[in-house]
Amino acid sequence: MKIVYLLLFTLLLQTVSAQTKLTQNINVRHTINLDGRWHYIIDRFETGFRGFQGATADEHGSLSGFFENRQQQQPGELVEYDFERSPTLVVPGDWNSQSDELLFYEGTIWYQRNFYVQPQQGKKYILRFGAVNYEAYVSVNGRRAGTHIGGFTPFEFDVTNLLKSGNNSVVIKVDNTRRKEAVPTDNFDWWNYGGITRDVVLAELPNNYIQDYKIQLAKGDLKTITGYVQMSDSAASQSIRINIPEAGLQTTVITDNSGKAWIHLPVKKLTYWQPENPKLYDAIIAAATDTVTDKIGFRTIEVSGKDILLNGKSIFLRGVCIHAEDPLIPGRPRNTSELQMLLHWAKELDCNFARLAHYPHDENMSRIADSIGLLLWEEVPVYWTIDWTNPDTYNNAQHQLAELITRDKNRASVIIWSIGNETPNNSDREKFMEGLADYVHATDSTRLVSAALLTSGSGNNTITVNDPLGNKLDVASFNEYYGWYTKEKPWEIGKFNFNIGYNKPVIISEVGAGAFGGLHADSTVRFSEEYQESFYKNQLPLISKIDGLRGMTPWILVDFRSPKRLNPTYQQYWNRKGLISETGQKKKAFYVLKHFYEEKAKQP
Ligand code: GCB
Repeated sequence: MKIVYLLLFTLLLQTVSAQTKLTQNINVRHTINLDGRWHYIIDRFETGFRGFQGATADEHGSLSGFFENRQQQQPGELVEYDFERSPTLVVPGDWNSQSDELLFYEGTIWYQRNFYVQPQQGKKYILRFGAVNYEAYVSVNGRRAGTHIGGFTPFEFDVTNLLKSGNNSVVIKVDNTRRKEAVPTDNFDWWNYGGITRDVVLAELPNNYIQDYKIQLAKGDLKTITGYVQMSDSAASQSIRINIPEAGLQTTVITDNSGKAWIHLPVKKLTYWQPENPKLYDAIIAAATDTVTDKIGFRTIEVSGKDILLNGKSIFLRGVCIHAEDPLIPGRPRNTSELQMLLHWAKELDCNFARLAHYPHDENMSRIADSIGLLLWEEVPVYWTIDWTNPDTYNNAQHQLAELITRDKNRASVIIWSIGNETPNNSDREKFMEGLADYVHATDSTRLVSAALLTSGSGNNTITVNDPLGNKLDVASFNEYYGWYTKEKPWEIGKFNFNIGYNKPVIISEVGAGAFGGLHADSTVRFSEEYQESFYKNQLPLISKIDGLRGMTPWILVDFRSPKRLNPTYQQYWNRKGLISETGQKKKAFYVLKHFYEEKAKQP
């Protein structure tokens, strides 16, 4: 019996790791961009979903239903769908913000587009989606390419054997139905934007290509760069050259019999990456058949007692939470300028840090953060009450973490992996979350692990945090809304003190209050800008009392849409806790926090 379990477990691990095979830095390769207008069909009743489950993944079986891009062949033939005469949606982009009838839509939408390619002999073709929310079933020329679960991480399929010379068709069934056992589960405080929300590319690669690499300073060691290069071909004794010309560093590494070569590169002199000077170096990785260049920053991040050390020096994280939403559309950001707008707003607040809540954001966020000097907290959507005892749910959560870490592990800006948000403390959840914490620690020792915890009460005017999960984390982070969700009003919260049960640095991962941008009134009036301003004026001295406070990310930079915010006067399906309104106007509280951060930045 035990052996059967072991076998099943090994099989499961293999499937999970097979799926996390992502080509590192694919966007700098020779790619055909498949963004643009895709035809779509709304299919609430799953009418077109046939053939996928029966077709094996390896054989790329032929599919029926809407996976075939069928046209009427003879007069009189009955074909009840037609992609080429169907309307179009812009990719990348959520569907909700592109048509009134799709604003609240949850279910299946089929996407299709043609593309032209002339596949070359001896090349590999990888079809890659930046993110599709939530479930994706992909076919190329009516044959199975693969499936993916999880709305915020990239995935790719080797489609070399599916392409033909000339016109090709790709069809993807996208389903954003909320489900109890999913990650996130069926209840969350943001818009369930569906669709192909990030870029789609077809990459042409050499047959044996540089599939993955990690090049970072070793944990707590400013003098050694470590990491690895993984070739797509698992042959041993392949020689790979790593060159960082500006730092005068180079080495040659040799693959083992899994096609992987380990890097250990002593450093003499480097300009370390930091928010005030986000120095990036060109790193060139060259194998016999393939070369890739990346821009990489070098920094260490560690905790020491209750302190956080960046490059060995104490740092206070002046942050803010950000949702992946451009309020001006409104909807998911569709290009890098929109991402830049969000991060530059954070810079304007005088932030050196941002929490990308509550799920992986576009990979260009960490690229931009690398280049403008912002540290990042990245997170997976293990949010509120997940189906803790369901092994598929656990694997799904761990898999999303694996994809995120695989994607962003070379970004100096990313210093914290967050394994979840406000997960209520009980033993099933503890097992689940401890599993994730152990997984991240084992996968990436060069960053910190955290989660946004809940407080456990405020008896005797003492806000207590004693969640056992805190013991597993490198940084004790928690959310608190005293003065908003409590009977105490902002001007009454000065009476509180904190009791935080860990000898660790503390980050307040959320604190905030709502304001309807442009509503001015007395500071006792809920949803006025003055109420929010008073909330911040009272919160900042309160949380400054925390021994070991090493950072904060107030909730939230910009108003965002949420189907749970139903007040018809002030909310109208918007969560109004933004420091910036949905029209891009800065509210009064923005300046309170900005002033606080400017003063903080002056302190050593
Ligand atoms: C929280 C959640 C966040 C919500 C926020 C709120 O604690 O973590 O997702 O949007 O509170 O506005 O209530």
